[in-house]
Amino acid sequence: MTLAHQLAAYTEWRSRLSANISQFRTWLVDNELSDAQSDLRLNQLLERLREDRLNVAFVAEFSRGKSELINAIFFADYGNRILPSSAGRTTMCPTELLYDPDKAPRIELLPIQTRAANGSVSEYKRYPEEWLMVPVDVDSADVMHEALSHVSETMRVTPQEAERLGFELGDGAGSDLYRVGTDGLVEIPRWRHAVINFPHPLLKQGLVILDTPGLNAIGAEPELTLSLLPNAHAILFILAADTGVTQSDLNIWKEHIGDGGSARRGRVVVLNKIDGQWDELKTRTAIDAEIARQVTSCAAILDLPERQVFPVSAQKGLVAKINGDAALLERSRLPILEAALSGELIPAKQDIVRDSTESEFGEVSLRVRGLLESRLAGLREQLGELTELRGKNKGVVEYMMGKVRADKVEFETGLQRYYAVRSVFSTLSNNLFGHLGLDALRHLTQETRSAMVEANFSRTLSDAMGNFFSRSRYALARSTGEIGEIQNMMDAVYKKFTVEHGLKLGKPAAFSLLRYDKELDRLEAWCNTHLNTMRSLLTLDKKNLTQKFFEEVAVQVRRAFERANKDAETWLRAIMAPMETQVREHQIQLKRRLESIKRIHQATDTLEDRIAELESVEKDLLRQINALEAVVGRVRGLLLPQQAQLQVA
Ligand SMILES: Nc1nc2c(ncn2[C@@H]2O[C@H](COP(=O)(O)OP(=O)(O)OP(=O)(O)O)[C@@H](O)[C@H]2O)c(=O)[nH]1
Ligand SMILES: [Mg+2]
Repeated sequence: MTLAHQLAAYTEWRSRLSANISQFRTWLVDNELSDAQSDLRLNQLLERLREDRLNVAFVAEFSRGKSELINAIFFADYGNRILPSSAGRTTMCPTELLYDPDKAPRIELLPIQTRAANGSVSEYKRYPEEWLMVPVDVDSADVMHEALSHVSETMRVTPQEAERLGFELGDGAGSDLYRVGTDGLVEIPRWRHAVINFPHPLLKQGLVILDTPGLNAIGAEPELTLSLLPNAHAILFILAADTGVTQSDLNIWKEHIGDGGSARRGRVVVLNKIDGQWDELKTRTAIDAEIARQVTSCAAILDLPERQVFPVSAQKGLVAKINGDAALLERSRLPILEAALSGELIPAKQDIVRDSTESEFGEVSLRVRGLLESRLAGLREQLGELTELRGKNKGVVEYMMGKVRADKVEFETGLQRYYAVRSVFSTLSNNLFGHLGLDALRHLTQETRSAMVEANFSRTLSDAMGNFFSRSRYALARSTGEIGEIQNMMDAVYKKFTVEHGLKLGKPAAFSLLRYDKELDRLEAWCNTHLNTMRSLLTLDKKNLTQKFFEEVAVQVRRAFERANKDAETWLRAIMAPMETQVREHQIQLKRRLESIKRIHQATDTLEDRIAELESVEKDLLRQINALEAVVGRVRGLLLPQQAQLQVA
């Protein structure tokens, strides 16, 4: 199956899932089973499914053919090169290709000067006025190509300006990227980041392609390392057959892709430019053997199984697609890479979506189920009581009435405990948000920032950074303590209400901040590696660079805390809501039981009518439970691994 087919099948699966979840939501509303909380969660779930994106990043040293490969895999239909690809450094800034239907097709370019300020690229994305917007005509390949050539633009600035913008200048020896020319100026990229918004069929389905410039540019933009690459669902690492694995290829591999071990899914290595081996004086077999040898050697150096290295010719693949030359296309081996890519990419992405949908949807549906079941249980109890009253005299009816009244009084005493729990619960929740709060983190960030500005030695810089992490971690640890306390309390309360009043509560949902601890580990490990490489005495630009890195790290930590806060809020609601629903439900049932018996007490002849009435309510309830099973079953069916196998309609 080609990438396009598989993506189409995935999109189809996703929209079926959305449709079924929507149906479930409508069903809840129609049956008056919906509450603000469930509705909110289902809405968020649907929103996420709608916005769901698939990120593929292309990473390599410059001139390995990243842009050419993107052209060949995704844009051959245009009949020409869309992304600029040429010898030497071509793509000068990270370039995202995506489609957002709310915006006109255009190229958005963030000036490199923004690097002098502390804001990260994603922060700048919130301020469109900072970007240069170039509208594009998507119907003309020439116009597109012309517009996209902006990503190759450079400019010449003074060395001071270059350093201020965070470019490390070389001394002219070796292969330093940024060097002072004879005119006393340094050539640097004109743009910091480019976003290309255009309605390609694959991009419309949520695919986001990230084209990156070579090594030094990756290193200089911490956001790439810390967030864009780790969040990509697939990374294609490209080598060129004519250069083999060079030291700088290896550095990129180790620093940005190879980490995390082979457990990481969606890592694909491409050995490009195999057409360089197509020597007319050699037999096909000899050429293939030569290519196979190169694959073996690349795999060995990168410490990967050979099947993860794909030899291709991007350029011949592009030409073959444009000219409709099937033989050449096969020889370019591009189709094999495409098949592997779709095989890796989409199932990995689907797993993530499936897991998160399952847990969200599961909780809401279980809660509704619990509600219906407790209604049914209450109803059956009432029916039982009334059936027993058949043929009994007024005295017995009075006795029954007394019994229900006693139940009601007992429950109301229980309610006092429930109110007490609610007040403790809100105190504990406040404590939790006190530790996890963003205000404290903002304060800590500011403190660290000023400590770094005043720092004169690497040592002081590392200490400031270390302190930042240990205090963030401490905040998480304190929060975990509060979570444990809330959990214990709710555990006890759930049990009490289940045993004493027959509420159907199950077990309170569990919650842990472990993933945020892990996120801090990851960021700190990255910081340490980075600081170690700058161990030597501080020069001004190194200090500036370190501060910039810190700003990005601080943004990432803040984001982790924001997510932790959101998760905690959701959890607190999820743990309290079933209690609230069931308590309310139980109160209503007790009232109904009492009223029912009261009426019978007043006129015993209504007993049979009342029983008949309740039996019909029972039937309705059973029908509702069946209907719920059906709606939930459809969503569950889509979430089963074997059912979720993608099939093209
Ligand atoms: N022979 C051959 N040349 C290729 C192939 N793929 C790319 N090239 C050439 O290699 C050069 C670099 O290609 P680009 O696509 O610009 O490489 P890149 O990795 O995007 O490079 P930067 O944007 O500078 O980071 C261009 O001249 C391409 O024509 C291929 O499969 N075979
Ligand atoms: Mg390029």
